[in-house]
Amino acid sequence: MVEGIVIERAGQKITVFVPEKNKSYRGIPLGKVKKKDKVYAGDKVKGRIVDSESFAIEVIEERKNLLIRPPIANVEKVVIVATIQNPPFQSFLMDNLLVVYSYLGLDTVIVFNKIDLLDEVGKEELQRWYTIYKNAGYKVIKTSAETKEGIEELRRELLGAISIFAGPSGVGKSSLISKLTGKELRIGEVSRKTERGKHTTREVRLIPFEGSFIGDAPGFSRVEALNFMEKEEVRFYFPEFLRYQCKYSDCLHLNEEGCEVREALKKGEISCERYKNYLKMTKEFVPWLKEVCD
Ligand SMILES: Nc1nc2c(ncn2[C@@H]2O[C@H](COP(=O)(O)OP(=O)(O)OP(=O)(O)O)[C@@H](O)[C@H]2O)c(=O)[nH]1
Ligand SMILES: [Mg+2]
Ligand SMILES: [Zn+2]
Repeated sequence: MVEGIVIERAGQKITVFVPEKNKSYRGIPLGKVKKKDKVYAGDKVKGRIVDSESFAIEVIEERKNLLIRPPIANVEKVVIVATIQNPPFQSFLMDNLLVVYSYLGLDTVIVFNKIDLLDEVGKEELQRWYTIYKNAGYKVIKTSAETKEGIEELRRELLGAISIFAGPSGVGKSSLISKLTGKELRIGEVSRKTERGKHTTREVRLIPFEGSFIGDAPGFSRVEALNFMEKEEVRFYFPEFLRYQCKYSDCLHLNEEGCEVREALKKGEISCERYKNYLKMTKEFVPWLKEVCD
């Protein structure tokens, strides 16, 4: 049997890429596969090349994981793309995405794109957020799909892993993937009026990239950590909180006695922006917030 990977799943249409032939085929799931399992982009499959256009899928290998939005299997890394301006940065969305993907066991990389468009205020904002996420322990890359700044650094980050690009509409996910892979993708405008993208990318597809794959998917504007996990679990996915040992191991870093996270916040070792998003995410409140953070 020949090995392949499903790179596109759109309705009934399945596309299988066969690395051995460096070629894509129309995938036809055989009876036993069809009954047992749905086929997703990212699925590793085995089967036979029937003719120059068709690949009969006989086996779907066990999935390492399956994302729902976008529906892709076996993803290892998520590049979360954001912009500071055009459209404006949404740190709450960013922090929810970081928490959720980390909960799902995926590696995350933050990309601030469109740095060529920033005015003076924007440049300062970028530096501020860059430092916040760096200090929290994330990998952060500044890019421009326009001038290609940072593209090489991003390319190195993607080698050898199935990666997907996530983030709101209009931040330049498809533009970055086009620059990286040389493949033309549908690219949209950011509306002047709403300052939002228009959800130009509609389907999910993986693009072969230096021996691995990059997934382009539609942007999204809402993800909530509490749809994935219990309130008490969110704290495990703020890497900067894990550096501190509170008096009680089940400390939620709210009003507990001996909370070292609160001390770190007071000392400026943990950013107020991140902590405020933690509160918002868990729908909690602390009476001392204004005193410490304003
Ligand atoms: N100046 C500048 N414009 C960019 C950059 N990256 C993307 N754009 C523009 O931003 C707009 C949106 O880009 P897309 O690549 O379609 O954004 P997307 O994130 O794929 O959006 P959806 O598919 O809707 O989720 C297009 O007009 C791009 O040309 C950049 O680095 N600099
Ligand atoms: Mg797109
Ligand atoms: Zn604590």
